[in-house]
Amino acid sequence: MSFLTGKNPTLQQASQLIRSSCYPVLLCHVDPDGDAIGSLTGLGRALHHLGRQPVLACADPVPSDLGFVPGSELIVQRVDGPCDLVISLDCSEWSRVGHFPHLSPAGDIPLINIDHHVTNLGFGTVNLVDALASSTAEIVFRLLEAMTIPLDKDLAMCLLTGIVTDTRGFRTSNVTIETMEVALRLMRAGASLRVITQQALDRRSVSAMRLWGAALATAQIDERVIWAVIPLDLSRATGNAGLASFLISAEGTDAAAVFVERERGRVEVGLRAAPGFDVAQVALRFGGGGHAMAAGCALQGSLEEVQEQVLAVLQANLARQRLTYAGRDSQPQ
Ligand SMILES: [Mn+2]
Repeated sequence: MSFLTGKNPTLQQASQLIRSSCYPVLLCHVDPDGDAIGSLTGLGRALHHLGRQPVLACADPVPSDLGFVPGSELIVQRVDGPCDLVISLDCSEWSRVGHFPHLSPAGDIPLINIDHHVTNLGFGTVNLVDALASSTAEIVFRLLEAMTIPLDKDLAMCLLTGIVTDTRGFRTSNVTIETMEVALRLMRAGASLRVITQQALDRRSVSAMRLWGAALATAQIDERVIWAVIPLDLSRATGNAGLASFLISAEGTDAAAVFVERERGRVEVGLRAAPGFDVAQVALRFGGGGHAMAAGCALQGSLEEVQEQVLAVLQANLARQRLTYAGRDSQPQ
């Protein structure tokens, strides 16, 4: 059960900061996903209901498959105007917002950090962080509930997009009865589960499919870890959303990794774990972060070097996790 219920003092502090602000700026992370865009637009719409004109910003453009989210067309990539409150959404650390140095928590402007990553660094003036929540959108829902801001159809659509995409359609292990109750209330307010599922989960570009095909041909399995690589010439062409989540569906695997080569010797690593295993600690070790079952990091080096380095740590870490579980009553499942 989420701790964000009833008269939680952190919710009250966040609510007071919001009510006393005149020029709120809302930020989500670079390379935004459905939870980032849904939380950003949902909270933005709620602040409109309070009579504010919040600025919604993201360092990267909204991906085309999230263009259906109401209010996503209002998201800007630069912030120039006045600001007396910053709210970061779905960011485990400040650097995840990308490039907004003048809004940094090191400055004078108060910051509300709303997030559900277990690796969140608590960089805000107020930290509304619940690692048990299914999504940042679910935490935004709790906040709006505490502030008694009414839902409308568009607001409900934004928040349900965050929940549905981050749980891949209510399939992750952090989906609780409370999550389903929130989803139910959002649907009652008019959100269409059908539209969200179809637009954000069940459609992908043909170029992404071709990339998957090429990447899947590189897949290897060793010691219950499956991994695939995407070299620079392919990664330039299209995003790879969802590939790591697909790989972890392979039988006989406890973890999956996708190595994506980027410009200037940078390699991004997407990690997924089977239920009962945790890849966040491995991501954290390499300066990244995330959730137990879905995490990521980025390293400098060649594809081969990074693969070798990360796979060695991942396999050793998983071996330790299996030993720990063997000492408990139940095995991971
Ligand atoms: Mn999220």
